Amino acid sequence: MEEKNVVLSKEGNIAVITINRPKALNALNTETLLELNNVIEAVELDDEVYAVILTGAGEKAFVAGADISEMKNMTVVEGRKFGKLGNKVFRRIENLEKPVIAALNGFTLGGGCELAMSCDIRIASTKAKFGQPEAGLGITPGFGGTQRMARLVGMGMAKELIFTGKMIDANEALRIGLVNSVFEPEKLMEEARALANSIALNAPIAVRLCKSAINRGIQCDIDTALMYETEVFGECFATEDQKEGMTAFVERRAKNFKNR
Ligand code: DAK
Repeated sequence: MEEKNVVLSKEGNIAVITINRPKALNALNTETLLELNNVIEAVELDDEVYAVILTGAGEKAFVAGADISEMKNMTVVEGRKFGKLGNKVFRRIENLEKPVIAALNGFTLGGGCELAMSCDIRIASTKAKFGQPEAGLGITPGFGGTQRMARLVGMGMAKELIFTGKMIDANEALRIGLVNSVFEPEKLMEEARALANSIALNAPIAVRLCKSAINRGIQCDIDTALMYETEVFGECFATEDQKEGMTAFVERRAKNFKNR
């Protein structure tokens, strides 16, 4: 299957995934979600990829939501199927054994905001706008928005954004913790690459285990979470990269991690 709505490129140990439907402001239709699923699978299987950047094509949008034209006439069964597909792809990104940075270059609305929230780190351009406008379309957020938004920015702020459907700008998104940092549009990808490269310099297995410990731990009580942390900490000592990292420190030389 030829990937046309989603483009994958590799730059050293970094994969850049671009949602590529600029005429529809990169809205997510079934075809795009299926392509994104394929691309995520390819990245998952590629041992040379240590970090991923997800962005949108064009100057206006990251993703302006799920595709309203496609959803308009959906039956209950089709709606459920569509929701299931989106949730599967987004959960796959959340669970991907590599860090994913969302570089938010414009409208990040509805399913687009939900896609961004399934990534590990969000950085935005000053032009980005955020919102969950679903209630104004007669639906609820269906790709995890009601759950991930509250976990990220707290229940009060999540409820205000979701109940009103209002749009906020990048600085407000920064203030409430929806994004980590904001850059001028022309600097966004450069900053995303710098961030991805600084992560990729660390031991990939350790980064993967950190992601897993944070994601799993946040869902459970502190004792279970700390038990899980202890488990992954122990696991590091079975890796060559732990030996390399610590030996390089003691020998005062540069590290050379091998992802083993
Ligand atoms: N879907 C389809 N097409 C879209 C789109 C979208 N979400 N957003 C924009 N477009 C298309 C426009 O129709 C237009 O196409 P043409 O008319 O040129 O063919 C083109 O992109 C450019 O858009 P505009 O002409 O409207 O551009 P403006 O600069 O004037 O306005 C805008 C930009 C972002 C403010 C506006 O386009 C807009 O309000 N877009 C819709 C934003 C939105 O409401 N997004 C949320 C979508 S709902 C679920 C699964 C999923 C979901 C829910 C439930 N289950 C199955 C349970 C998720 C829902 C959503 O994401």
